[in-house]
Amino acid sequence: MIQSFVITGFLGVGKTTMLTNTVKEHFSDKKVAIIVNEFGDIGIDGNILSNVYSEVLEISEGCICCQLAEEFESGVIEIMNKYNPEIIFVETSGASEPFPIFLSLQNLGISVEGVICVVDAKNLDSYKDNSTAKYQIGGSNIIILNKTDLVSELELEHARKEVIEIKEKFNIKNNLTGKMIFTNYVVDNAQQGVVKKDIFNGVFKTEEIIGLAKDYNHLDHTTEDSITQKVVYLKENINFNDIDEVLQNIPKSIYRVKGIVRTLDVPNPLVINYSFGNVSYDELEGYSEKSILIFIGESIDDDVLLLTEKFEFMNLPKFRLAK
Ligand SMILES: Nc1nc2c(ncn2[C@@H]2O[C@H](COP(=O)(O)OP(=O)(O)O)[C@@H](O)[C@H]2O)c(=O)[nH]1
Ligand SMILES: [Mg+2]
Repeated sequence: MIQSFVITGFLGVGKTTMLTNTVKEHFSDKKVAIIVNEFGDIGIDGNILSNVYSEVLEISEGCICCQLAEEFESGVIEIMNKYNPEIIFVETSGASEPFPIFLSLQNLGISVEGVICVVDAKNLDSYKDNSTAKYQIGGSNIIILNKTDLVSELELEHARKEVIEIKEKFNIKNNLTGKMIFTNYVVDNAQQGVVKKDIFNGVFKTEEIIGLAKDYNHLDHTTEDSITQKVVYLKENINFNDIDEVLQNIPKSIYRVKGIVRTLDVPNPLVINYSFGNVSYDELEGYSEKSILIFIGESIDDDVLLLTEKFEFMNLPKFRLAK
């Protein structure tokens, strides 16, 4: 039976980092397929991952937990036929809940060995009130406090307590019986997403699930918390400092910025990865499309508009997709 793990967690907490590093560390001897659902226009993570491993299926433009179950399932079948993986990792979008994906995998006869929620130990306080974030913790059985390099022991202990509190309160239940779905869960720490191998050893059987689909009241979280994304195009002829200045001026409503940008003074295009005030730049060869930035956050339309007014080299697209 094919095994799988679902990786959930809020925007920018380190899910892709964990996938990349953990797969490299612990699963290099297996045939691994990686499925990434990015809440963004372009699959930046997919580009990076596909250089490193096996098969990456990208599902973008929407969130697999809301609209894309069918697309997700046919994608998984395709990947199984084509690649015959032993293990499948599914990184869900930071704005989605893990449970529907869990059910889809089970429907396909794939054994879900664990639902892993990556938590940003440094920034938990700034996103923990978001309802999707709570359901992500409640709907998982392996919780990893990541970015431990950015916190003191005291802060880590604090984050751990908060996570356990949320878990107890939002632990996903069977509506009919009132019983917890995950009777057992673990909380562990990680840096750069490197998790102990034991965590993956399939001790956490999560097979009590089938039949729950019917009672699951799916929360329309994208409306409730209005996590949205806005794409901005950049003019040519900008310098690295221009981009850096934009990223120094990101308002609090924006949690996450991703993008690929070409500048005059860096030879290769830059992949930009910003979360909660931290930014990383990686050079990427062979990208010749437009320079773009994707802003993700809560109710960000006005803030993004202000940014484009302040920085005249950023343009909002003149069209919108019909809903
Ligand atoms: N300092 C620090 N940064 C991290 C760690 N894990 C991930 N990051 C950074 O956090 C940002 C978001 O990571 P990513 O894996 O893309 O998050 P995702 O949106 O959950 O997939 C990236 O810039 C990572 O380099 C960590 O343990 N420590
Ligand atoms: Mg990611």
